[in-house]
Amino acid sequence: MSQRTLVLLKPDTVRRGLVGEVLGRFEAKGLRIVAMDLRTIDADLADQHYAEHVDKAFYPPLRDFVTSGPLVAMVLEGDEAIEVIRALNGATDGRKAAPGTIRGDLSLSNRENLVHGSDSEESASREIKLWFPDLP
Ligand code: RTP
Ligand code: MG
Repeated sequence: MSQRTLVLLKPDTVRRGLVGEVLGRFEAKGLRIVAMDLRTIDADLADQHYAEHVDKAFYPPLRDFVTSGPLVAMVLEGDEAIEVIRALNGATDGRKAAPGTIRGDLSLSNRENLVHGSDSEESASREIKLWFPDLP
């Protein structure tokens, strides 16, 4: 079943010059770009995006990180895109993520882990509306 999902190439991806490397993996897999935007977000959008995490101890440094510079937000589409992208991204902690995944190959951090992908159909729908309210 074709799905849409929200993907973020977080500020570490942009700072490290890895946008092409990471986006290339999604494109090579066959996922289609439906919307894409480079932007620096404020704390309000960070809080809404990470609503499930705002009360957790790790959140303040996470908020500082995601607002620290430009990121690339995009909507990708394809068969089972939500699960496929979570698998390509790998486990949250780059030190534990499997080799072959984006985080496993390119990140050594639990916070600066390069990518975000929506974790369910409900999250994807909420996040796409939040980041791209005008997308038909
Ligand atoms: P994301 O939402 O960014 O795609 O990552 P995820 O689903 O793999 O992980 P999630 O549990 O949703 O956590 C969101 C982000 O919070 C940071 N984090 N830090 N214990 C910690 O210090 C901790 N746990 C999570 C990570 O940056 C993670 O991507
Ligand atoms: Mg998550």
